[in-house]
Amino acid sequence: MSYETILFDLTDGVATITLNRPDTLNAFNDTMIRETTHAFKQAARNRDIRCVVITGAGRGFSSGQDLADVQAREGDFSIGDHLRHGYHRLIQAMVRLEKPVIAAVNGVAAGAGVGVALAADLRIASEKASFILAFSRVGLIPDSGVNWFLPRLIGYARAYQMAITAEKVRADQALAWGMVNAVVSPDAFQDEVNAWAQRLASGPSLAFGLTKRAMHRALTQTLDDALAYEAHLQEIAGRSHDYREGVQAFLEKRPPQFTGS
Ligand code: T3D
Repeated sequence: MSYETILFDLTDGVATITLNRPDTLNAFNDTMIRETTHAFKQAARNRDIRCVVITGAGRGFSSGQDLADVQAREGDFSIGDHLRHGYHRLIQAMVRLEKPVIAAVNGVAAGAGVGVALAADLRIASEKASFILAFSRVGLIPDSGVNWFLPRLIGYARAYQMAITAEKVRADQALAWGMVNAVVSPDAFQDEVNAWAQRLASGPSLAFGLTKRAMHRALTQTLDDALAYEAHLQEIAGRSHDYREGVQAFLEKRPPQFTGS
């Protein structure tokens, strides 16, 4: 499938989705929301893909909703429907994908662009990256899952502060707050992202996917329910090739050859 607004590359088990509207700092128009969602759904179907990286072309990660498109809307436009039929499907496709997703945040992320970065499992930020909850600058509340993800990651007070001030949070601050996993110099950024992605793509992918499911489920579960669900999922992981291989490799004092099955 060829896309108009994103680039899609698959190399050595790593799918890279590049948001590709650099003139707008990769603002989301309807096509880009739809195509990015499609790419994540393809990643779920394709067994050759064991890790997904999402990044931005040019100097931005994503500036969020395309405001020129907003200006061009006609009639009684429902933002609620736009979210339900657009961004929600994208965020859900990312979270439901049982493979690790890395947001390689190369530059500024604003508005829904922050939501997309937060829906990834790991965030690796360039020193040039920044995060702006720009929603309140245009009189909106955070959306695209930001209200769910951000207080869980950095706590309510910091998340609310980001929402109401709409001030830029730089990469080093984001790291100190626990919003990103690593900050890397621009020169080393691509190599570092590739190293993380390759490591994940050659890991026990089934276990990585089940871990994602278990942790997301646990966020809204009681301890008893979480323990029960862990046992259920460990039953699955425990019957995998990768578990047998991992144990055998340990006993033979050699690196494991995981296949993701
Ligand atoms: O209605 C709904 O559907 C609800 C959904 C809402 C979700 C949301 O995401 S709401 C929030 C929308 N996003 C914003 O409000 C951010 C707008 N952008 C900015 O505030 C700034 O561009 C940045 C802080 C992100 C970066 O600033 P800076 O100075 O580095 O770059 P710039 O010069 O402002 O932008 C560069 C170009 O990108 C510029 O175009 P030009 O002048 O070179 O032709 C600018 O107009 C364009 N651009 C940046 N952001 C957007 C955009 N064009 C369309 N939509 C954008 N969001």
